[in-house]
Amino acid sequence: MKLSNVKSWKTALLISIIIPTSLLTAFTLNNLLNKPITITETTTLEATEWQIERPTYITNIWEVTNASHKSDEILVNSTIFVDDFDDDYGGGFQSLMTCLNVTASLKKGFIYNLNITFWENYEKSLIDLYQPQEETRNYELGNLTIEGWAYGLDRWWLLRGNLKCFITLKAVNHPRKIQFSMPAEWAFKSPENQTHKLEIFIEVTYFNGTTYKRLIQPYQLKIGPDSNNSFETATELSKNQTLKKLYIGGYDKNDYYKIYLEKDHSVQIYLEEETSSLAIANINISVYDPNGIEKAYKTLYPGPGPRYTNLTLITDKTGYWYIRVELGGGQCFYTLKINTTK
Ligand SMILES: [Ca+2]
Ligand SMILES: [Ca+2]
Repeated sequence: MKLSNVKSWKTALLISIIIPTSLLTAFTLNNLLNKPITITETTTLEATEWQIERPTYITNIWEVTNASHKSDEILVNSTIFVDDFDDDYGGGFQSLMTCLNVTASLKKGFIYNLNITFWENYEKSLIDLYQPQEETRNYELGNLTIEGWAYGLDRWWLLRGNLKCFITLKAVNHPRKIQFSMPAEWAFKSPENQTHKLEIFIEVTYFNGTTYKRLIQPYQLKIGPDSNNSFETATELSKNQTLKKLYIGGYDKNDYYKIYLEKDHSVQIYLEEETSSLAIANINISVYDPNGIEKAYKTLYPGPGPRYTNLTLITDKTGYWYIRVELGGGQCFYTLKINTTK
C-alpha cells in the first residue's frame, strides 16, 4: 500500500469515526433534553366536589374548596377560591370568577412539571385564563415556567372533545418545591335551568430520586338550579340541622323543605340572609302542618335592619311539616337552621 493511500484510508476512517460520534453526541444531548420521561406510577386521588345554586344576578360567593395529599414522598395542597358570580362577561355569558392555587413539596428528588386541564361537557362554556404570558401579574409562577396553554376564544368553545382549557408548566432547575396560582373565569351561556359541571385535573409529575411519578388531584365544580320548587319536591331536613349558602332570587322564587316531626315538639326555625354576598331579598317564610294548613308566617321586609327572622311553634300533629321560603323580591344566599325539642 502506498503511503498516500494509507493516509487517505486513515483520514477516511477518522472521518467515519468522527461523524457518527458527533451525530451520536448531538443525538444523546438532544435526547437528554427532550427525552420523554417514563412515569412508573400514576395516582389519581379522590375528586374534591363543590357546588352552588345558580344565582340570577351579580353576587359575591367567596367560597374556598381545597384538597390535600401527603405521602412519604410528596405533599400537595390545592385550593380553588370562587370569588363571585358575574353576568357581564360579555356576549350574554354569565361567569364564576375563580382563583386556583397549587403548592407541592418533596422530601427528596425534584418536581418535574405541573399540568392543569379543564373539561366540561357543554358546548357554550369556556375557561378564560387572562393571557398567561402577558397578564403575568395575575399569576404566581414560583419555580415554574409556562410551556403551553390554550383556551377557547372568540366563541370557539371547544379545544378538543370536552377539553375547554389547559396550561402546562415546567419546573425550573429541579426544584423541591413549587407554588403556583392562576385566575380562571368559568363563563357559560345557557338557560337558567341548565346545570354546569366542570372537571379540573391538577397533575404534578415528580422524580423521587429513583423514578418518575405522577399525582392527579381532580376537582368537580357544579352550578345549577335547585329542585325544591314545590311541596312534592321539598328538600328533606333532619332535626337540628343547619344549611348554609341556600339561594333564592330571580328565577328561583320558592324553596320548599320538609321535616318529619312527632306531635308536641317545640320547633325553632331560623333564617338569616348572608349579607356578605352584597345581595338582599325580601322573603316570606311559612310553616305548614301535615295537612297543608299554614301554622306560622313571617316576612323579612325590604330596607335596612336585621336580615334574619325566627319562627317557633309546637307541633299538634305527627307527620311531615313543611317550610316554604318565598321570594318577595331581590336575591340572596341564606342560612336555614332547625332546632326541635320535646
Ligand atoms: Ca333555592
Ligand atoms: Ca327553589
